[in-house]
Amino acid sequence: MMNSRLGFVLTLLLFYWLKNLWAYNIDFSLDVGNLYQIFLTVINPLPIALLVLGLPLYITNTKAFYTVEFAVYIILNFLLLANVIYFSEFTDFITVSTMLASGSASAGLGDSALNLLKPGYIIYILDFFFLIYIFVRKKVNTDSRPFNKRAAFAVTALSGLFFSINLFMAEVDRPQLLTRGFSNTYLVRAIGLPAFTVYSANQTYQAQKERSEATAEKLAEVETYVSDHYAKPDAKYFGIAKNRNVIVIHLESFQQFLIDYKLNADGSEHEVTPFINSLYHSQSTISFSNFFHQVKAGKTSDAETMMETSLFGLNTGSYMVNYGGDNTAYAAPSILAQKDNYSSAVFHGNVGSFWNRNNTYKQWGYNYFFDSASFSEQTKSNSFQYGLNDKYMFADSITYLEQLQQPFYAKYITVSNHYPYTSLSGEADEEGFPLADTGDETINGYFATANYLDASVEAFFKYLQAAGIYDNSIIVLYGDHYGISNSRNTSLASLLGKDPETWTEYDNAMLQRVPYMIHIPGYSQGFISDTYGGEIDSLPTLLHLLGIDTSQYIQLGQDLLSPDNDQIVALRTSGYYITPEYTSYSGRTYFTQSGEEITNPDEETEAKLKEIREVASMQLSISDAIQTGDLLRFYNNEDLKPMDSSKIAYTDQLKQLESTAKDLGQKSNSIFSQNGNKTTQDLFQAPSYAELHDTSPSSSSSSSSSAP
Ligand code: GP9
Ligand code: MN
Repeated sequence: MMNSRLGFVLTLLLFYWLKNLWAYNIDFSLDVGNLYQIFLTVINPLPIALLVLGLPLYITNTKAFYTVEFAVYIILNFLLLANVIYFSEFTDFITVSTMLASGSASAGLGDSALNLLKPGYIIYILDFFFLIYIFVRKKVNTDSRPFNKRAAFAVTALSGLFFSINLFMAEVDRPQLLTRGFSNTYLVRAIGLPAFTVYSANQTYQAQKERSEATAEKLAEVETYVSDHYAKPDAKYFGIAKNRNVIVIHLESFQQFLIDYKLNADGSEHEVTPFINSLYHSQSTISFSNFFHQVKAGKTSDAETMMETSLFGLNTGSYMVNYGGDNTAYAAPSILAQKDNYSSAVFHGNVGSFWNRNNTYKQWGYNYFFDSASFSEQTKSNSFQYGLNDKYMFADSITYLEQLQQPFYAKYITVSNHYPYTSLSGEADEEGFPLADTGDETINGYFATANYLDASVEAFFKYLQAAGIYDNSIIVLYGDHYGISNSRNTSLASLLGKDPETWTEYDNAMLQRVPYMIHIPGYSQGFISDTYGGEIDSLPTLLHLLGIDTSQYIQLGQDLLSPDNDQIVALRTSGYYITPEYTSYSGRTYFTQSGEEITNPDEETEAKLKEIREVASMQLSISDAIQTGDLLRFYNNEDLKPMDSSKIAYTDQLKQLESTAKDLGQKSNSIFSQNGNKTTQDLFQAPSYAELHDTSPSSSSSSSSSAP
């Protein structure tokens, strides 16, 4: 077979395919969930490989054909092996932007990439020995007959067809896969390594193009906008939490309607989130009742971007995925490190590459990022597709949290309350909270997982108190975005005491509220503010409470506690906004207070609406200009420097923490050091719902059932 040109091409394709399958199963972890995805991984290395290996078939000259064919094969294999090595270190695939930024990538790889080689990798070059052998020993003949051009074209066309089928199947498995691009793992799982590399080359090309067209003058325009838009802090709140630890708890998919909600089920009422409710009403909490999420396709990543950089997510795709790893940024961790010497860390039970967090967090100045690799091994009973369940994540985080030098800025991204709201199905003792009884299973499970999240947060608070962290900290809690999508809201309506028949876009808009609370232990003048705002406003609000002047920073939100706040909430879809007076959503306009639709506005109303629309769309387009042009690279501030992300590596993190403490000696003020170099791990206790409510007969006797 190898004596013909086509046979040779197909043999190389076969070798390459087998090695891909090997890599998928042995060296990568693709998180394959079902048979359909397995099938996708089996076929996806083929189309692009056939395409590129088939291209030399157009070449007439024998020597040229074999040389080019080999070259293509070497490149394909080099890419595969490089990804295998990279994956073993970073649990991620190599994007083209990483290749281009080889300096920082190799810095991340440590002194020598050679150390990363493992004997098992020999499998990836075995075929080369074989090929060299058969050609040198003339076991096969080179085929001097040029391949028929039409037949060559047929090969190209066939690979194109295969690729289209692959893409279509991938899209069925994960709608909007390419536009959202949420995880490199998902992409490779769906379209294979070669296609992923082409995809990422295109992303990088687009980003670079816009970046190279942007100039420093553009930033000057932005600066004018920002200073006109600046809302100065209210002296009453400025600095009331100065120098305290900041603990941010990202409440996954948590909507405002859950606050104080009681689910009617099994013949009685069940308060869904009693602990978070108590925080909401606490005298030590500044809470907001009209705080809206402003995310689009980047969902969680959009929320994180807004909360920590006070810039929006993108109109299409995710900022963190497309720009997060490259753009100059001035995010909360970096500002706090420079102004008040904070250390910083993120805790999250999913793999670090999801939403490109592993790269973005470096640009944001996070010293540490503890992802699933830092925590207990995931099993069927303690995790689900988005990672380790929250109680385990909180429990496992303590080993690292207690090592952070204070003051610290620590962010916890919870995950159990994520669609499809079945994360607890493996955990029998958590099934105590009843399911709702609507025709929609997603809605039915939402309350039980929210209850679990509530209990996880409560357990964590109890730990903070027991470990002596609480009094010197402030805790910020926010819901990242809706948990129940608009298409399901009519099924939710009856649980909210509404009639699904009369459900409107106004009702959808109002459900985009999420909690935002700043809990300040010891503070006794807490209240619930009804100021209208959104995620974009969080960073300046927080920084002012911490006593940091933001007047010179490029932040697009406004302090929610400032009397100068405009209260115009721009949603990411153009033309969508919410103010205390008007709501514009899905092409319709309403009075926010009454919900009455405005179909024929008079001239005066028309003018007001137009003005609001302009303010909202200006805020979005300024954000787009900053992000797509990477304008913050031109920003100049004596007191605030861009991050040098090459100094940050998320490897051997416990060692890094311990050696910092050692260097500081007596001066180390981590919880661990303050506790006489003893761990506080055992102070974390997370009883299950069943144990708390004594709903299972074994609950009081078995302490082993408590998670974790
Ligand atoms: C995954 C998690 C989910 O790591 O943050 O993101 P989402 O699907 O909500 O955008
Ligand atoms: Mn989310």
